[in-house]
Order: sequence, then structure tokens, then C-alpha cells
Amino acid sequence: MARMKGADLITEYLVDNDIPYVFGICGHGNVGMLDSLYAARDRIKMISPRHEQVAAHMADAYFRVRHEPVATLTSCGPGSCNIVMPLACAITDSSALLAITANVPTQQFNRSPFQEINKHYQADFPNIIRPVVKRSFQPTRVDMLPLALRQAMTTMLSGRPGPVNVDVPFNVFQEEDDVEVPPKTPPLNAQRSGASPDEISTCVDMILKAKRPVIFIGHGVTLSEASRELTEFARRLQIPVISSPNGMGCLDMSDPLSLGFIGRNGAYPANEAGRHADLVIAIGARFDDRSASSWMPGYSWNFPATKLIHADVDPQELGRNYPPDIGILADARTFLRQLLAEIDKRGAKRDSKAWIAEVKGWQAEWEKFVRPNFEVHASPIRPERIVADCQKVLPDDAILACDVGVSHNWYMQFWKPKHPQNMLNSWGFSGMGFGAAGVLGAKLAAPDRPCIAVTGDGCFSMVPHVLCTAVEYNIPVVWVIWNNFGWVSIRDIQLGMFGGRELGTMFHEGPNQKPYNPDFAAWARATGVEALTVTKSQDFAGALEHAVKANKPFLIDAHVDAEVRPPSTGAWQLPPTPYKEPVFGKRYLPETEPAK
Ligand SMILES: Cc1ncc(C[n+]2csc(CCOP(=O)(O)OP(=O)(O)O)c2C)c(N)n1
Ligand SMILES: [Mg+2]
Repeated sequence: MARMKGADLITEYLVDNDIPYVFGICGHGNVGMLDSLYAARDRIKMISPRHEQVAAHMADAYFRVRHEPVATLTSCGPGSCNIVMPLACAITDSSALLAITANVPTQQFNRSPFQEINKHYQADFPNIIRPVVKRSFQPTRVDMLPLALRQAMTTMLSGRPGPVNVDVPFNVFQEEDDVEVPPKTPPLNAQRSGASPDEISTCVDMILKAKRPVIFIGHGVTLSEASRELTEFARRLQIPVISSPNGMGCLDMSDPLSLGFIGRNGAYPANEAGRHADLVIAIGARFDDRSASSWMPGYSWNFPATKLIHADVDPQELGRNYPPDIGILADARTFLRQLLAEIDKRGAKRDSKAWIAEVKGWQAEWEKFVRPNFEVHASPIRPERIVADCQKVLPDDAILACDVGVSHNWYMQFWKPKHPQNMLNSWGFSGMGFGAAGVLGAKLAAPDRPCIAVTGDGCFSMVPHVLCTAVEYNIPVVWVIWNNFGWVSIRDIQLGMFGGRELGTMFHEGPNQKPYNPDFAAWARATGVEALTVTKSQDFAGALEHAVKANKPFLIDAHVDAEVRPPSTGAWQLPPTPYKEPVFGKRYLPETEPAK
């Protein structure tokens, strides 16, 4: 036991848990914590962006790259309210961060002091944050901190990871008590759950019997660090792999077995394989509306005619949308290792020639359809060209932080990461600013690798102050602004649904309603960030190469054609409006159930 201030106990616990950074913003509520971080500044670094949203996106991205958490620190009231959206992004994508929020002094609870929310309950921030964290803790005395911190950290990293909140009243940072720093918390994946021997045997029977099996992977495979096992399993049994965005790269996307993303903006071979499969082995993946063509049979999947093995660490995901033929509550890596061991034991082999030949046919058709546009030069630049040039210029270990909007659709369809954790996507919640802000956290997590944000003009305009943070802390990242002069992804939905009427989805200026945007390059230069404007496709690759080599904060404002849309290969429906048939490929419904 030692006599310690609450804030010092928190700091010591963070340091003991190898947390190198606190991303946060000051306020009167957290000055006690800041003072403690000052005393420990050679052991833990405070980085202070210009908006709390950015702090939490940075922490989220840091975790996605390293699988190790950092903390955020925000003040009471409005500062902490600003992290609700990024926490929603983190929890819907199973990303972890420790959100330390400040609150009013316990002595003033329920008196309506400055910045207290108390309509229903005193110091009620935990109820604001509750839906977007795995758990919120509110220790109201210093001697309650050790248990709260230990439980928070364990909750965050065990099972399906996700953000947690420790809400600390002003006085608890500064009051002293006789306390002990809790023991270090086990890291992510310290405990792994597995399937029973009977379950594994049934799964392998199903896999060996299947004629057209596919594997569908999600963030769960990335988080459990099962890339090696997945690759071995897919290659040994010659089973194609479809990936949701945060699973991309677990199987090298240049491997012929890697079919890419599925759903409306998926790759054609992935949708064709998904709807023709007789068995889907889903591992650490969700069947959300965008990857399942809004669950309409025949566009992406054909359950229940297709058999389903569904493995996940979260029981809530098993059977959420499609009841599995066998649901396996297990960690992805353990499950894959168990399958491999059973295959070894049986000396099992599959004859997949016919199925693989069919898949190759779809890959060739798709390639023939899309390839020509990747080579076209134009001004404004064709979207495919930006994706192709990024692929050409960026090294294999580059990290791409994708933002939200049309650009993301293009990257989901065509970006080919070779390794996991190299393509960061706000998939579950799609929070604008995730890419532009997250790239700063990604760079801190991987200082020796190029980190590039691809962000829309709309997304970037929501968090332009990321430029200042990059300069203040010398974080050499590159922002590629996909500048199409509007919220074009939404404009396209509006035009499609309402017969061409546009309101509030494009940026205009003056009496003639000319397309408007700020001069992003000048904006960057005003903050001390180097920048280039690129309006012709011929200039983009060189600009990107230059920006990456410069090894300093750099912005490229790329003017991209707003009238070229990604080809749909599945469908997406927002009831009650009708959906559109795929542009490339068509719905397939099996006439008979596959042989049992
Ligand atoms: C914080 C937030 N606000 C609104 C939305 C809804 N939304 C999704 S995409 C989008 C437009 C994005 O515009 P931009 O970044 O320019 O990308 P574009 O679609 O034009 O490529 C909007 C407003 C959102 N996802 N997140
Ligand atoms: Mg835009």
C-alpha cells in the first residue's frame, strides 16, 4: 500500500500496462490528471489534438494497427460528449481504447454544478456513453480506482475487444488514499476459447463433403492474429476466401484464392462465389446488410440452401441474421488450428478443381470488365486510376486509413492489401473523419511505415485541424483528398431515389451556384503542411511518390470525377425504397437444395 493521489494511481497503472500514449484534450475537469501526466512525461506521452473526436479516432486506429490499447483523456461535459461518435465507430468494429473521462466533484453531485448532466441521475455521463462502450465505470473514491481500472482493462481486452470508459470525478484525481496499483492486465488474446472435438469433427465432415465451399472472414480473424492459419487452411484445401473490409489482407489479396469483398460494392467473383456456394465457413465475420446485399437471397448469399458453419467469439453474432447449421463459440485462430489438426489427423484432401475453375472464370470476367478503366487518363481523374496508382506507388507495408464515402466504396472493391492491419476501415458505423484522423494514430503505432489517409472532401472538412496536430507533434502522414466537390455518395443515393433532385449534397457558391471547395492545398500550407493540387491523372502517381518520400506531413488535393460510380455487383436495400439490380452479374437462386 502506498499513499497516492487518484491521478497518480491511474498514471502508474497506464505505465505498468505499457500504454505509451494518452490522446486527449484539457478542460477544468481533468487538470489533476494532466498534472500527474506532467510528472510522468518521460514514461507516457500526452498528445493533444484539436478535437476530442480526433483523439478517440487516433486511439482506435492505434489499436487496429498494433493490437495494443492506448487511453484517451477528456474533460467533463462537452469534451467527453465529443467522443461518443468515435467510440461508436470503435465498438461497432471491435476496436479497443480506454476512455478516461472527467466528471464534476462528488461533493457537488446533484447540485447542478458547471457541466453536470443530472436530469435523471447525478453526474450522469455513464448513461450518455453507455451504448458505445463495453462497460462504463464511475469510481467515486480513490480506493475504488484499483478495482475499476483492473476491471475496465480486462473487459476491454477479453473476448470481443471494445472500448471501455472510466469516468473520474474531479476530486478523485486529486484526493489521496492508501492504495495499491493493480497487477498488469493480460494482453489481447491472452485467453482463447476453442470448439469441442465433436464440433470440429462435424465441421471437417461438412467441409470435406462440400463441392463449392467458401470461407468468409472478418475483423475477428485479424484481431485473433490468425493470418498464417487462415492462409494454410485455405491453400491446403483450396477454398476461396471472401473478406469483409477489416479482414482484408489476412489472406494476401494477390493470392488467386482471395476473392475480396462481397455485397453491393463487392468484387464480382466474391458475390458469384457467395451465391453459388454450398457451404460457407464464416470466421470472425458478421453478416451485415452491406456485405449480405441486405439479406436478400441470391445476391450475395443463399442461406439456408447453403450450409453455414459460423465461428465467432461473440455469441450475439452467431445466428444474428442467418441461423447457422453449426455455431461455434471460439476464437478464430484456435478454431483454424483445430481444423488443421483434424485434417492432418485424417490425412484429408479435397478435389476442388471444378469449383476453382468456375471461380477463375468469374475472376477473368471481372478483370476484363474493370481493367480498361484502371489505365484511363483523364481530368478530373477517374476513380479507378487513383486506386491503381496507390497500388503501384505504395510499398506493401504501407497502412491505408480509409475514410467514408464513395472513395471507400472504390477501395473496398479494388484495394489489395497483402497483410492484415494494413487497411483500416470504419465499417460498422462509418464515422466521417475516421480516416483523416485515424491516420495520425496509425503512424504513432507504426512509425517506420508509410501511413496514408484517403479521405473525401466532405470527411476532411469535418476534421481539418488534423493538419495542426501533425505539425505540432511531427507526425509525417499523407492525406489524399478525394475531392469531388460534394457529399457525393449521398448525392448519388438522392439522385437515384428521387428522380434527379439534389439538395444539401453538393458544395456550391455564389449566385451561379458554381462548385465550391476551399483550396485544400492552401489550407494545408497555412498550417505548415506541404501540399499539392492534382487535377490530371498523369500527375497523381508522381505526387504520391513525392509525398511519401518527403517523410513529413503532406496533403494531396486530388480532383476526382464525381460522375463515375463504382460498379455494383450485389444489391443494397433501404426499405421501403426499391433496390437496383447489380450492374455487373445477376441474382442467382438455386433451384434445389444442395445434396446433404
Ligand atoms: C459524421 C458523419 N456524418 C454524416 C455521415 C453520412 N455520410 C456518409 S458518406 C457522406 C458523404 C461523404 O462525403 P465525402 O467525404 O466528400 O465523400 P464522397 O462520398 O463525396 O466521396 C455523409 C454525409 C456519416 N457517415 N458520418
Ligand atoms: Mg466528396
